[in-house]
Amino acid sequence: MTKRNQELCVLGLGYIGLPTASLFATNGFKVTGVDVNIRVVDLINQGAIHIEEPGLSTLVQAATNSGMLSAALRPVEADVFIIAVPTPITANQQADMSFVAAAANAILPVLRPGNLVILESTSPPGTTTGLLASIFAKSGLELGKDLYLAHCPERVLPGQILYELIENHRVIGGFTPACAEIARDLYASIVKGDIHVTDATTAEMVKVMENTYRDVNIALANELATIAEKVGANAWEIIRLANLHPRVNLHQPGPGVGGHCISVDPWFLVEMAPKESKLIHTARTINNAMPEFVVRKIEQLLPDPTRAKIAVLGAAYKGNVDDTRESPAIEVVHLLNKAGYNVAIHDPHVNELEYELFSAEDALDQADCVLLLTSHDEFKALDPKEFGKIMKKRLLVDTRNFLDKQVWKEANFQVHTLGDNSAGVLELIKNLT
Ligand code: SAJ
Repeated sequence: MTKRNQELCVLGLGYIGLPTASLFATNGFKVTGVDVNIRVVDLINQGAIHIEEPGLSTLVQAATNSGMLSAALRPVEADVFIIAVPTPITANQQADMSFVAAAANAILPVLRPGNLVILESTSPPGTTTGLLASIFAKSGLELGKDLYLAHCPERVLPGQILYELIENHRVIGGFTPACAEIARDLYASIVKGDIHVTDATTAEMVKVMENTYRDVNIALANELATIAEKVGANAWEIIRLANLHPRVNLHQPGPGVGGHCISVDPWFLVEMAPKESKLIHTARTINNAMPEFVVRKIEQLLPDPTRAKIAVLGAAYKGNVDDTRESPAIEVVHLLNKAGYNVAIHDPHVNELEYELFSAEDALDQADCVLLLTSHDEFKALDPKEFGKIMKKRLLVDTRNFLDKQVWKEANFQVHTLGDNSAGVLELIKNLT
């Protein structure tokens, strides 16, 4: 196959599919992006986008203006099909592969000999050789001979997707070695990082383990935060000093783990090998319990919910993104509402939410507490001296150790940072001496 002049059909125009489709389009491939959402298709055909990601708007505009990217509701004939649809979990933490299955079935009628199909969606190990191979068997094409199939997991970080799409190393797992080689040729035209070729199941497992590694490490940091609060220590200072060791890389505690990747993918392993995944399961449980821990802290500081208004800063699952999927901030808000608090959310990145969104002024007006849940850069610019004037109580709870404590203390705020109870110990020592 010659690399450029090929036609690509990318299924799923979300955080991964849209940047991938646009990058191929601006590198000389004729790309049709497919999405089931007509609003998304219309927007992209107008050169606009429905998600926030640095640089993406410019890239999509360049791709559509050149005529190399267009969007459609249904797959068209192409040389290569890339599946980049969500792989969420059900309420019982089982992998929901219905979007992948639907995408694979949708391309069946347009498949032709010589096609390459790539699964980019993070998937439980065995998906390529199991689910996908069984669907494509219906095409009558022989896999590895008339039809090439590979898994090339996306591994890019929301917030720096475009940079990482080009620079990161890629792992490509083939249904057969020939499938992997053909997929390698394709990605070599957009990727500067090294491309490592392996089998499909290994590639699936590599991706799931990367996110699981992070989840387990965040759980360790969260456990440290809760221990530090109990024994009267500062987890953040402990992490800073421990990480000076050449072989230690403690992660950051916080209100929990969100997003559609790290909070989801470890469950794939728990589902497949429940007895063997004890640590992974425990890590998920620890991280899922963090919103509750935050709410217990608020209850200690403001025991009467009926009189307390909480100004929540941030609904997105992490700083400087607009994505609220699985966001621990939403879970905190849900629990605070359930406990009877009056909650007002401010998030400069989020436009749509199940809860009402407020300006910073309206959220903080007459509030008893500022509760920071997401580390958006904009929050650093909030002036506590000014906002202190319109609040009922000057109380800050920072769950990410993000704001400048000194500035808030100078504005007469009582400051509590998740994982830091060192003041408690200092008080204790002062009282003893
Ligand atoms: N978080 C912490 N403490 C930390 C790091 C993260 O509490 O030390 C929280 C964040 O606030 C957020 C969640 O964890 O709620 C996940 O954030 P993240 O930035 O670690 O990761 P994602 O979900 O945005 O992207 C991850 C990345 N995976 C890895 O770094 C191994 C990315 O490379 C993947 O492509 C992406 O998942 C994906 O799509 O699978």
